[in-house]
Amino acid sequence: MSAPRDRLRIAVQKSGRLAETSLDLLRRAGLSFRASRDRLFLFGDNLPIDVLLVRDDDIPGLLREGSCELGMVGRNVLDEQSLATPGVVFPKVVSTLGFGRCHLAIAVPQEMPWGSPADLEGLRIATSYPALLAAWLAREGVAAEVVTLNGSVEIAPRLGKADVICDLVSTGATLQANQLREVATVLDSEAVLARTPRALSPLLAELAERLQARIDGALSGAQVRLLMLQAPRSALADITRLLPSRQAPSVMSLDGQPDQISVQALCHRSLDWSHLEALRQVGARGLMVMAVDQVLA
Ligand code: PRT
Ligand code: ZN
Repeated sequence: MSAPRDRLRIAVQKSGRLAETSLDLLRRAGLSFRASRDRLFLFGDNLPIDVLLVRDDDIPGLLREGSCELGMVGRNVLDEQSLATPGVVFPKVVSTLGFGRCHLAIAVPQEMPWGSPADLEGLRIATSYPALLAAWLAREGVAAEVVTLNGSVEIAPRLGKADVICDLVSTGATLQANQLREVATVLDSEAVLARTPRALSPLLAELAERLQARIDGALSGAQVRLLMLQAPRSALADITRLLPSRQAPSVMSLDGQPDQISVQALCHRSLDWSHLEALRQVGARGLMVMAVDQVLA
């Protein structure tokens, strides 16, 4: 048996739609890396955390077998593999990451009439997600033939390989270019942070929790802004009512002016000019809004 590892491993996509944003998020979580010569590994410089660069389809398996502790992968890939191998304990989603958004959709030729999923009865549906599609068809009570393809699903109807398709859609441009129209959603997806189902050593568990908290902090930083202002103390109730914030603001008296206050509040990122104008109307002045990089709750 090999010695237990003392460095945490996180798997991310090597190249593709999730690759850049995944690494960027790890950098925002405070990690810095050095690339290995074979470009399969990034060695963590400042924490004992290394990055494994792999195909996205390999990430659920690596987590399951414990070759890495954390991974960033599309929910579509994770759910497909979990459904395809029932009875196996699968990685747990610990955070949703807000990028790689897309949905798995049924799309039919433009001219095909559509009323409900029952219209798929007896048809051939091409997809790279046979388990997700089969589960959806079963939920809808529809018997259809699932044709599994590894790529170029959108051209299957034109090639006569299938009648309709079930594929990932983000902008819809691919469907349009292939004279297909979307009629039903099978799954909404985005990139998620998943964790191995295996028990971790205290050291790796502590590192995993630390990295999860930092990733959550980097993500929530993007969701908030820091607002600072000054005002007469008498305006505090009006100001608090107007803030797009769920937390009570921090309030300090101005030096030598007990009837004047300085207010700091973490606000939702929807904070905009109209909020600032409304705050000024009730007496606030010197309003400043700042971006927030990191939040540790
Ligand atoms: O090489 P590797 O196996 O790692 O990569 P891959 O080719 O399998 O995956 P990649 O990089 O294409 O996608 C990785 C993940 O990105 C997917 O598993 C999804 O979670 C997510 N994602 C988000 C998408 C899309 N949006 C997307 N639009 N994955 C694929 N597409 C494809 C879709 O299949 C279709 O062909 O883009 C086309 C449709 O895009 P629109 O914009 O024309 O609608
Ligand atoms: Zn893939």
